[in-house]
Amino acid sequence: MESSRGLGAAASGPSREYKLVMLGEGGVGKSAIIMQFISHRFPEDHDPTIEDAYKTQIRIDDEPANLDILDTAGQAEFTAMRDQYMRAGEGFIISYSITDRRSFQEARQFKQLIYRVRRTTDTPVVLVGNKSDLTHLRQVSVEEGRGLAREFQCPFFETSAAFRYYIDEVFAALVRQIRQREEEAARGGEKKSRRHHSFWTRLRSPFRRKQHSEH
Ligand SMILES: Nc1nc2c(ncn2[C@@H]2O[C@H](COP(=O)(O)OP(=O)(O)OP(=O)(O)O)[C@@H](O)[C@H]2O)c(=O)[nH]1
Ligand SMILES: [Mg+2]
Repeated sequence: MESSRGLGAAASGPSREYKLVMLGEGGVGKSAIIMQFISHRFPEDHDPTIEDAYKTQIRIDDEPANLDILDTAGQAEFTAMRDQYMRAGEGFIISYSITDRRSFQEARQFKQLIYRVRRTTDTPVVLVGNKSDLTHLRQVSVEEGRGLAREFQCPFFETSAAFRYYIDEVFAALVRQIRQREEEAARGGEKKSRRHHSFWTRLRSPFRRKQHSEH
């Protein structure tokens, strides 16, 4: 029998599903990060995403976690679904490229968008500065990244999808954030909102379109 630590396990059985959303400007490496995480492969080419969904099962802190990861479009013309997945997601990775200052500025916009849609500052987020291998092209310092994460009050990692640096850490940190909040809510005796779940049900299809679990 799996540990039933935390509300998540108690509420949804041992294989709790976590709905994660990958956000960030076009070309920062969102798809590459997910592909490295799930299949240990690095796509050399930039194939702009419209919307893709991936599933994988991992263990984090000795508890199983089924991850539903939504890979979103960085490009503005593909953003019609944005409000819906902003509401429905449980945890968000906000990514930028350390080689692209504009993508770093956009990270703040994504945080504000999450706030505008969800009306709470207490949404699980991890900030990611990707392409850390491209040191000669760096435009955003580690300190600036850390500073923004302090502002967001969230974990921060500089990753390289190319070299698979800190990729697992990002997803583990995000799931921990979600679990932490659930444990706090359970301790506080707060009732879980049903609204997000029913909304999610209507939205399930984009997450089901592509299913991978090729560990
Ligand atoms: N050197 C290096 N290149 C990377 C890294 N991550 C991604 N890239 C490259 O950057 C380009 C864009 O990567 P994608 O993963 O397609 O970017 P994306 O954020 O998904 O882009 P959209 O889907 O258009 O929003 C590709 O050519 C990748 O090979 C990295 O960590 N290091
Ligand atoms: Mg992509």
